[in-house]
Amino acid sequence: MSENIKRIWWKEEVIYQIYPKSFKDSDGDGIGDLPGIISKLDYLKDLGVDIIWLSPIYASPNDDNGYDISDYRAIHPDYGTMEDFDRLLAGLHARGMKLIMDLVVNHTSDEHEWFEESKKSKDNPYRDYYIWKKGVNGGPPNNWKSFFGGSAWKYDATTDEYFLHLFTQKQADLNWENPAVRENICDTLRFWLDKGINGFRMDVIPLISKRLDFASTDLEYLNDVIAQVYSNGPKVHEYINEMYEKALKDYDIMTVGEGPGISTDVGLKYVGEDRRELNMIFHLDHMFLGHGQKGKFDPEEYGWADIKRIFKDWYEAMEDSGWVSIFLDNHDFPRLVSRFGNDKEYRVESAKLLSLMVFTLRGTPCVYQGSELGMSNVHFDSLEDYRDVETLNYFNEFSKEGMTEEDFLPLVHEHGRDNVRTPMQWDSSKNAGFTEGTPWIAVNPNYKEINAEKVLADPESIYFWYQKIMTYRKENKTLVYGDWNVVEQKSKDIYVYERFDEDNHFYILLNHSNSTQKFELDLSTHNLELHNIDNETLTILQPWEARLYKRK
Ligand code: TEU
Repeated sequence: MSENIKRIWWKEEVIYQIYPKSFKDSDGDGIGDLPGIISKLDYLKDLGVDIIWLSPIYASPNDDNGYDISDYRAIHPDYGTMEDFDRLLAGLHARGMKLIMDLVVNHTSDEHEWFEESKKSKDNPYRDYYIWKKGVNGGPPNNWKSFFGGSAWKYDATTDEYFLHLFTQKQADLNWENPAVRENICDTLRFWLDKGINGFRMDVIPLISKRLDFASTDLEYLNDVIAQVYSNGPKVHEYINEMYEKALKDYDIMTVGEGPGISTDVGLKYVGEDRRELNMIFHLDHMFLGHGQKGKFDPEEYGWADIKRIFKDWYEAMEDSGWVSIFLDNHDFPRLVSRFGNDKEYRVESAKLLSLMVFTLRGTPCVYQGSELGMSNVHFDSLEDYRDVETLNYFNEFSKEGMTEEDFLPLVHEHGRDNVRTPMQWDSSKNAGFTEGTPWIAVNPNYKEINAEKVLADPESIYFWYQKIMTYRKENKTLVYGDWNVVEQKSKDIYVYERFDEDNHFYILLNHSNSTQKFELDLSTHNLELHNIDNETLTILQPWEARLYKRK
């Protein structure tokens, strides 16, 4: 019951993810930077978000836009200097806001000095910082595939061995079996925590413990390989607990683990209050929906029944001891209004409906930059306009099997990560006010219709809806800690649930379809408090109509 749940700031506050490369450019090089973010702190404060999750800003060759780190303690010059970082952190703290950094420690860049040393020779002191294996029958050590297509092993002639890279060939997996690796990572945690940051988002943390037999797998679906071969390895909890005991526990911070492969049956092992590991999880079950045998560009059908099942399963799995973040997009997935809503006839209504869901399910809400504007997917006409290494790697793989660019582009339009990496749309000026220069990736052509300047001038905009429901959630802690229960309905196109504790009771009604839907619910004891469409009838929901009622 909700009265057993421990009350703490990182359950009540709202996370806002900034993808720094695309947020705001201050010096005209076409790349977002820290001074650019600093110039928008009042915008973020006014929106009402609390905790900024900053995607990586460390030194990196940017093979995977910073998720390939070459120096954990240096700021990439494209983003600015350590002094700029200190100004950003001070600016957030001065506004009562917080900053969590993106910790990417499953792998480093192959340009990290550790790897530069490791590849020199088999007896180099850094050799065992990474995972090197001899080939088999003239090929890789096993049949493991990268998340981004192709083999997960790269041959290095210098020492006639292969190294493991579960992501790109320039992202070499660290060997967490090595105590020196773990000690270096704990020192890195302390370096940033001593600067005053408020926590970490831990990139692919379930992957850090490898199954040491490195056996080939006969699993066919990438999602199954991620969950059963790459994730939740034999020492993953030992390693996360070591980070907790040697660094994290000494600070009043929050940690959120990005959890590819974390299923409901193991979730509590990562975030149970007695586990001394992480505070919460970004589970990816709903985000990996539709990823077919070869991953996201090999799509399969799914629907709202799957989404609702997953949210119910995770609510039950967390009980009163665990915690999750609730999100519907981030820098790896399409824009939420395009994927789960209707970004054509009902873009505003569906964006508001989806955000009400994010803010009223039980968990810490996480908003991705631009969702508050209703930014939608982009449809570039040529692969030359795309930048994401995952997209380009998969096209390279699929084109070997005969797929053409013409066949692949629609898959990118629907599933590609660049959908959420086009520049933040600030206004209707050139490049949407993102840069005075040439942006590293083109702006979505719809920026004249969808931008911050426009929504700030419209009291009925998505921005002010976000502002309103964030305030409402903070004023009604039952929406944070209260129990949750689905209220079954005949129509499968509506999602009705309640949130309640000994003090309050709420109904949330969501019509996630393009047609009107009847519902059965006695609302005589409740007041309508929030609604995205003005025409309340007590039996019908309009397309993409969302309502929240509170008991009188
Ligand atoms: O993402 C891990 C992950 O699961 C991604 O591979 C993502 O879900 C994928 O695009 C789904 O097909 C983390 C980061 O969020 C991502 O940006 C990095 O590319 C990746 O790890 C490697 O660091």
